[in-house]
Amino acid sequence: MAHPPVVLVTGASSGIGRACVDAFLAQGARVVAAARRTDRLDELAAQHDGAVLPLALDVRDRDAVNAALGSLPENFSPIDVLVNNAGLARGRTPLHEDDPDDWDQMLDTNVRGLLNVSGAVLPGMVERGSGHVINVGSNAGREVYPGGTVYCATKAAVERITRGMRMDVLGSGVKVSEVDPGMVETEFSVVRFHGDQQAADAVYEGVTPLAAQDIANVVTWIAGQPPHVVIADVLVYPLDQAGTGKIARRK
Ligand code: NDP
Ligand code: 8X3
Repeated sequence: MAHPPVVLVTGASSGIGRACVDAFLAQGARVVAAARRTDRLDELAAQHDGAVLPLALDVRDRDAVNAALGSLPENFSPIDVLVNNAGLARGRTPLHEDDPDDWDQMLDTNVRGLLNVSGAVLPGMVERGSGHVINVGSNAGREVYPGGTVYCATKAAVERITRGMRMDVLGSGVKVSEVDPGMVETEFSVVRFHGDQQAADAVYEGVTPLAAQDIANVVTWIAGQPPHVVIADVLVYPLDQAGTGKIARRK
């Protein structure tokens, strides 16, 4: 890998993505920080004196993804590590009560968006014979829970894509990994509940959830393995969780 490595993090404006940016920067990487909320990315870049390239990116827009990632400045390319983190849940109702627009947003972001970004970055990695794609899945991709039907389906798709991608690039020198977080306190639940802070807070009431930094630690650990080692996937729970519906409430 080039030194310092260039890392692209999608969904870098918040939560796990933002924590990944901080963790890679702490290791001396240069980071392309991509998301839609550019005000946050600009602030981040201003704090890091040339080490962060803020990139306005909606991962759902394939043409925009190809244009932005096809014209990165020299000091932020080629991309050595791609963290496919941008994603979201929308709604927690049964399928027959869901707003179909929520399905579209989850499928378009979590599945098509991940494919769009991978499709823009992977060919170069394969050509160079090096690179690492780290997909952020979820425990929700390994199980399903009421009110999470479509979100869980998108994360199950991420798991299938990770496995298939690893097979597709086998022999090229490119690594493909996945981290599946359990409950992490970020803006995830506020987004899921369409801005209802009270509903979001209730998700974490009486438990100690993971912090975004906990997942970033795992991501940098995955990225830091020796050249011949691939961490295929990692499931990370907080101590208070043992499955999607298995939460210990201490209060
Ligand atoms: P946050 O809501 O805090 O962060 C989500 C990030 O995704 C934001 O930076 C947001 O940026 C970005 N994003 C959303 N839609 C798009 C889009 N169309 N294009 C580009 N970026 C987008 O949640 P988390 O940090 O928790 O979520 C990160 C990932 O972790 C997601 O894939 C989520 O599914 C996964 N995950 C989260 C868990 C949790 O409990 N929190 C558990 C398991 C997995 P912006 O709005 O600025 O575009
Ligand atoms: C987020 C975790 O259990 O809320 O992926 O779906 S969960």
